[in-house]
Amino acid sequence: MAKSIHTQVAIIGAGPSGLLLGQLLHKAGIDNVILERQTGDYVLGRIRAGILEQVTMDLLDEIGVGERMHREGLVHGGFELLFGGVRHRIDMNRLTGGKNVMVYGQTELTRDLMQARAAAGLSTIYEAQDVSVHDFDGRTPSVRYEKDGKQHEISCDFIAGCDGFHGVCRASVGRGAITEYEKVYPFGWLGLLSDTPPVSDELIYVNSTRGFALCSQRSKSRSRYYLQVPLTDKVEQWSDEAFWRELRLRLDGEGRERLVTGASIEKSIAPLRSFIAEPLRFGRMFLAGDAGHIVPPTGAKGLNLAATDVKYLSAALIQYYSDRSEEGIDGYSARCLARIWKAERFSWWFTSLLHRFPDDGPIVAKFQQAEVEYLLNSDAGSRTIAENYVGLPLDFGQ
Ligand code: RFL
Ligand code: PHB
Repeated sequence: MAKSIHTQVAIIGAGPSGLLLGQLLHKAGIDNVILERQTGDYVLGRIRAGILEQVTMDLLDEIGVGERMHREGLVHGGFELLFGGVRHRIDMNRLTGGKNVMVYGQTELTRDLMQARAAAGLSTIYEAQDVSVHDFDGRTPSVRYEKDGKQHEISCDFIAGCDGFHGVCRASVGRGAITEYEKVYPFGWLGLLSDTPPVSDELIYVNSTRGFALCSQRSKSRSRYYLQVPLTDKVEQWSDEAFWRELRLRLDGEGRERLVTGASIEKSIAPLRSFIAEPLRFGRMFLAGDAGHIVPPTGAKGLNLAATDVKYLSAALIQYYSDRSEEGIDGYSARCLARIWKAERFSWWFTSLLHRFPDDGPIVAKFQQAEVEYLLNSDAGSRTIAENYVGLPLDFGQ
């Protein structure tokens, strides 16, 4: 075993949660080490989220990493719903008294955070194999891993499980200590990224008889499109041509006319799931981000929930180190879960409104149509969509 080192907070996972937490703690003078199973390039190669809420933008500004996002990101004050061939605009900005979202890819945000971490000289150990977490129920937790054929150990005050849905931290908790709530949806999203101008200035969420589609973007010259597909579909079955053909069939006349197609840069299928673990704290170990909860991507909430988790976690740890008070860490789980359940509910509901479920007959499509007509013709209904989409205020209802 190589010599063991000590850090205040050992962070498992260098996705957005781990990197954001690392910067927040560093800014407060709390030292931390990040262990990541993959290489940095692998982490950057995963094409995921595209929409940032105001709370996430604020957090990036707080840690001094928001400059490129403000320069290159696109501010969106609304989006469109294309339902039964008819477009309706949700004017988020008007309906929420001036709130917007930012189109800025998770890849770019991760790159900015990686650069800030490297510039601050902070330690991220990539390609850390067989990470295991120990003694988090006591006062002296530790983390072990293998790197370049050698065993290493890090002793720490706290462990932050920022290691995503398939991570080791949640899996290390005794079954009796955790409750998991889960819903798996009977379809996936086939995503395609291309260097083509977006079909529209704003995002378009589509409910068509052929299934859901989403027209999103990364910049004025890079588009991201998604199609609802059966879970049995494999990405190899979908040529670029087949993807564009199917997308056209789900769009309206204007969309078909404006759609610019081209070679894909990336194509992948993601399953859809709602998942929540309770609680999120186990002694001196905390779960944050996808390690503790998953939302279907329809509401664009996953990355934003990860950001608020680590905001709350950093506040709790800062309180612990500055005042020796455990009040923040004791309240961490409940504070996060109050926000998480509301975002989970919205994501589940928005998914149900926009997708075709295989076992639903024509009556459900009629219900969806009636619901959207109600929502769009009622200011309260439209505001319900808008205020959830831009993100509820921090500690809403608490
Ligand atoms: P991540 O990004 O999964 O990072 C976890 C990291 O932990 C590492 N890891 C380990 N490291 C060491 N030892 C182990 N044993 C480890 N096990 C795992 C992993 O390699 C990884 O690097 O979780 P994090 O940081 O919590 O971030 C969460 C977000 O990535 C996720 O919520 C979003 O991508 C979700 N999401 C969206 N969120 C939004 O807010 N807005 C969106 O528009 C949006 N669109 C999306 C999405 C997710 C999607 N997919 C593919 C699931 C669109 C899609 C298609
Ligand atoms: C994306 O651009 O990847 C994206 C945007 C909005 C969503 C989901 C994904 O709801």
